[in-house]
Amino acid sequence: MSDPTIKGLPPPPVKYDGSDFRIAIVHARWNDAIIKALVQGTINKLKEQGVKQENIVVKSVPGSFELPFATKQLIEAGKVQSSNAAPSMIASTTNLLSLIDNSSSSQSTPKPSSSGGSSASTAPFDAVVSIGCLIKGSTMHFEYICDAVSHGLMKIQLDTGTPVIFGVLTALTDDQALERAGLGRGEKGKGHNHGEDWGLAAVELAAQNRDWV
Ligand code: DLZ
Repeated sequence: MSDPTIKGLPPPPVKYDGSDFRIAIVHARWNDAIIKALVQGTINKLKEQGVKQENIVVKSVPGSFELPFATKQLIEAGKVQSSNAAPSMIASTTNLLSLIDNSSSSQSTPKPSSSGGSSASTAPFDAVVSIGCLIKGSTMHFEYICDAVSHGLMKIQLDTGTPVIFGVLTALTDDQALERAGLGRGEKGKGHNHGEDWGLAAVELAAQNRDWV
């Protein structure tokens, strides 16, 4: 039987259409099997709501501590990419733009092209899903990183106006994390993949962020 304490997202009040959205996923690589399941769950729900494969940009960073920096850089790079910046401006932002090269992605999607060969959007990102998995150890490391990452991601969405979905599991045990990635073992069943909730939340926030009133 599934653990009744593992809750999922109830359905939204209306069905949102994600076909016009460009969404970024940035994920940590620590706790790899869990991360892969969460990223896949997120992508599945994004696609289910109409987000096109070519408009889902996936980037990885080493650990969760790197998520706020990468999330901020991706948002800024997406804005720069979409603007008709002067050549000197483009030169000075090469470092930012290199972040949206999908070639190193674990879920690589076609790279946006200016030659007309790809239909991938170059619009600013409508939302970013930041995915990590922190599992408590025997030191204070867990507490410091959980605190820094949650505050960092909240600050970024408030500062940039781009929704950031908090896709970070903060688990006390391996089993807690596995259950929340839908990979649980033992009596409690497989649990629920929270990545699916994050995909739904990204499209909901992206839609609302275009039209609040
Ligand atoms: C160092 C570390 C440890 C011990 N545990 C985790 C973890 O459970 N989940 C995670 O995403 N990252 C972990 N890290 C790596 C840090 O997030 C970070 O990558 C390093 O401290 C380098 O900045």
